[in-house]
Amino acid sequence: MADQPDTANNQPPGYEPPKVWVWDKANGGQFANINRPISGATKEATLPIGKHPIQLYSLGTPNGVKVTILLEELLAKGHPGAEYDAWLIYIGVGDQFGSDFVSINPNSKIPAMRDYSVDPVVNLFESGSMLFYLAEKFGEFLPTDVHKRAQTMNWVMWQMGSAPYVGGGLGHFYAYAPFKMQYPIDRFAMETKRQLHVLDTHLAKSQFMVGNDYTIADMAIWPWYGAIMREAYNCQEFLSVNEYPHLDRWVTEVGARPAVIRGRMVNRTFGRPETQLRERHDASDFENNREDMVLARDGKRI
Ligand SMILES: N[C@@H](CCC(=O)N[C@@H](CS)C(=O)NCC(=O)O)C(=O)O
Repeated sequence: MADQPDTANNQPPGYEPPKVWVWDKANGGQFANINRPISGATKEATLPIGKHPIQLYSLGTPNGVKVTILLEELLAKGHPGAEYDAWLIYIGVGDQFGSDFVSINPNSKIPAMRDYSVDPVVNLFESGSMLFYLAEKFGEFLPTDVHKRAQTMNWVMWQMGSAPYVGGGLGHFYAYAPFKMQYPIDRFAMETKRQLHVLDTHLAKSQFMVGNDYTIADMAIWPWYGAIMREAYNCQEFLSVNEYPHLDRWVTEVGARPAVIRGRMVNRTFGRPETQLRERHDASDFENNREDMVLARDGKRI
């Protein structure tokens, strides 16, 4: 038939979706060994509990970093109730499928958090929910003025809805897929550039995401879009990120904040050792237990 698509153009050539999809465990993708089509715990595993009111179970990816930036900002503002233990969840080996973790987050994704200062304990999952919870609890970084508050939540929700196109879309197909496919790369490069332009246009008229107020909207957006502007997926030239000077200015300004520098280090397992603090249990860990120091003291990490 004339209008029948030519399956030779499919990727891999000749591929046609079967009538019923079945799980191909070894699909060759970088995260093939952790992704599954079902939810729930795969093993019994107890989570450690430290000495602070807030217990964070996370990893230094952009979704984890949003929360550690806010906690560090709250501590910098003098809120001792924001003291926290940040435990490492290795998603590459499936820690997110442990029974305790799943009892906090049935979605098995970092970050997960518990607030023991409330009885009974409050369980939190979804980084945006944590930002909102902590900002409201401490009365910081979420304006009370109705217009500014609405703007803040607009941008937090925008980030939560938009970043999966960047990470799960562009990042996945440009950097992680087992072979390059033009269709998804074009689609998600277009969408990522559209989002970068949204931010650049907004930041041309505004110091922060909500006027002159530094809020949880900046903390939600910076870890993702700052990374895209600087180093993530090695795609900066590909996306011509030099076309976004106002976004670039904001990325530098937010990234220079001491609490942002600290928050970005927490639970980080990649990058230069001096940028990593694998677990954070005390403010002094930034001075004593950075990865470069651990390696110098204990030798190679096992
Ligand atoms: N919308 C969630 C997304 C969390 C998420 O995707 N976390 C990733 C790491 S950035 C994860 O835990 N992946 C593990 C897996 O997919 O099994 C949030 O913002 O908290």
